[in-house]
Amino acid sequence: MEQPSEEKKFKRSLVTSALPYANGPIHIGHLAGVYIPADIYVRFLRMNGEDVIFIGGSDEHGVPITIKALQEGVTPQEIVDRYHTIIKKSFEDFGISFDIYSRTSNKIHHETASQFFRKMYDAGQFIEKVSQQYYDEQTGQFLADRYIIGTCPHCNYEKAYGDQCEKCGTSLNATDLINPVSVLSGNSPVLKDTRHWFLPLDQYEPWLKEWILQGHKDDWKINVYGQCKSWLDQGLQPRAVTRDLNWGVQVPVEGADGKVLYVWFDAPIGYISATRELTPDWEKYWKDPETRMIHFIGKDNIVFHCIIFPSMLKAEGTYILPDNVPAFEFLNLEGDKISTSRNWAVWLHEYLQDFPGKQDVLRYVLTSNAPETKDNDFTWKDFQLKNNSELVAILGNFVNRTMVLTHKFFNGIVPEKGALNEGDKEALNSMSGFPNRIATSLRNFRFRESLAEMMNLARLGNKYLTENEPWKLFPADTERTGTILNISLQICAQLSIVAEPFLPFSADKIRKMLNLAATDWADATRLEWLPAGHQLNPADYVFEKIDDKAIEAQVQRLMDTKKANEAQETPTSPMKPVIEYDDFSKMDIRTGTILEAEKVAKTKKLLRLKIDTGIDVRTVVSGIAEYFEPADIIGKKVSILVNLAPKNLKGIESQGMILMAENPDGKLFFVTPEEGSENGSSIK
Ligand code: B3M
Ligand code: ZN
Repeated sequence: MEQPSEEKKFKRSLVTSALPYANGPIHIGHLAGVYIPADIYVRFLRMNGEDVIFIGGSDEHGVPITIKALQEGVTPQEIVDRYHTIIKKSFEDFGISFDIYSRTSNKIHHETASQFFRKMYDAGQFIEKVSQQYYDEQTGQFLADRYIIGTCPHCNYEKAYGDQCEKCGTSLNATDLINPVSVLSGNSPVLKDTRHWFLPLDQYEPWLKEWILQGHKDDWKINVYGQCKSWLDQGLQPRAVTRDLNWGVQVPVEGADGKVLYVWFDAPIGYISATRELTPDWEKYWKDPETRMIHFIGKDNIVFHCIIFPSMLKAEGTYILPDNVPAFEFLNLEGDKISTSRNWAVWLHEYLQDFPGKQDVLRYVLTSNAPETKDNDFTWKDFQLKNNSELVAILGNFVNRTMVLTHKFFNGIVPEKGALNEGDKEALNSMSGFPNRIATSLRNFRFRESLAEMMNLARLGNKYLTENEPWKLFPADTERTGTILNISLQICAQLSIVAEPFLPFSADKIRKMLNLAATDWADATRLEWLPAGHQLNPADYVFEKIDDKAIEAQVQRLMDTKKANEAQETPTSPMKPVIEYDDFSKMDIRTGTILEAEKVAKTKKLLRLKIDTGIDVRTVVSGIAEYFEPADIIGKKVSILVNLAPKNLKGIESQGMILMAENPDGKLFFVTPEEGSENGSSIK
């Protein structure tokens, strides 16, 4: 990836970022691995006056959505409406500057995806095949993708999905799973015939090999190229692009009722639909070979964007292919994998509640720690450190000192530059090198490096100011003071330009203080931004320190989450086979009160209880003696199964059974009805 793509002379860029599933809010992992780098890149291109559009949207189809709806007992539509709104707002709040943020439940998307499929179908580009798929007999449903879980044959993870193991990342077929279980009923599914359409990826293999392995060996990232190569080396198989589900884009074929497009078939087409929604001139972005298409994604989406979607585009025949797919690795949180289900995440909307106005701090930390070439870790301590010792102590401090001194000595008017000494010339010379270095890193998707260079420019300014100590020269040497502040102000101005892609809110704030309108990258190599006599606005702080208390609160929250998760992870016994209501209704369970309790002689476990059941007073022998002192439980309200056949225990006839809750560790608790329920009330 050393070859700068600008040499290829494209006319325009189409930048897409993965469409997040609208089944939950957005966390720092999403931001770090996809949206921040994409946004930095796009802002940079725009500042260069290039024709670029930035496409985003919510992925609102597929099993991730329907499962979430099932868990919450609401419709899939309610789920996607709720999360699309939250996600869209988070992106706006963090300055992710999409030209459009759309959604795949839109009509235009259904039409676009449907037409795309139909064109391929009519051209005979699918294989129609009846195959066996898992089916849940109890609910009468086929079990697509995440509706089925089981043990991964590669890493033995017990909760692998029917399409992928999230532990080892392997892409699976449901029939690969060991001990498959239906998520709907907990039952083992059966195999049943069903008809589907398959994309014959094997037929695209020779072309893909040439396009990727030969064509993109040097300009795609090593991790992306490597994953593609390993897929291609293993050999590609036909892949089903339809599913038995009722949520998604209907398969536009006669007799395909109850079948929808596989979410990974329709979602990437969402990039096309969103562009159509954005502009009537959409075809120039998708069909002109002089457009350069870039997909920003996480590493788990590589196969879909580098192999499957390009094969679809190639098959359709009228579209361009991606020029680059700068996929990122994963971001961990405090040493653990980010997980929505375990709530191990920093959610963007929550971050903003705790750190209002500090979007740029998170943008900065996530970029400087971006999982560009390997998985990386976010820690709150590091967040604090980067804020306090880089943003505040270097960038903020330099801008603030320069502004305050200019106001103090020159009433906020840019002073004249006098004769330059060697140090001044060196500072100006070194300043002039930054914009091009940053640009080269950005064009090659090296975001960490480009951010570090931006901070080095602030370091240069800070060092220049500190070494020249203008505050000691005024008023004795006004001219020299003026020269130093003039140069410092030019560095501030350049900073406000080159920081814009990374820290848009702060860069804007600095430009406002400087009373500077320019935002063109082309200007960035100038050495004279602010002419002598230019009036500045009042000085203000750009960043503020974050104290230990704020950080401890975040760490504490994560520790609480960890504890709650550990408690949950103690194994509970698995669910018993499903029963009918009739089985349940045969049981007569009542509320009662323990009137007497005593140990049964010569036993360790048994207590003889006398219980008022509301119907009668009866004797029950219960195996709870190890957990309760008889004296402590007299008067206790309990639940009792009264129609259990009597049983003789150690010579005593036990007439029923009291219900107890048992913790995973074996500890027992009474199932006590709420205050106010009378003895003899039936429990249903
Ligand atoms: N929604 C998967 C994901 O969020 C999927 C991306 C679609 S991009 C076209 O990782
Ligand atoms: Zn696995």
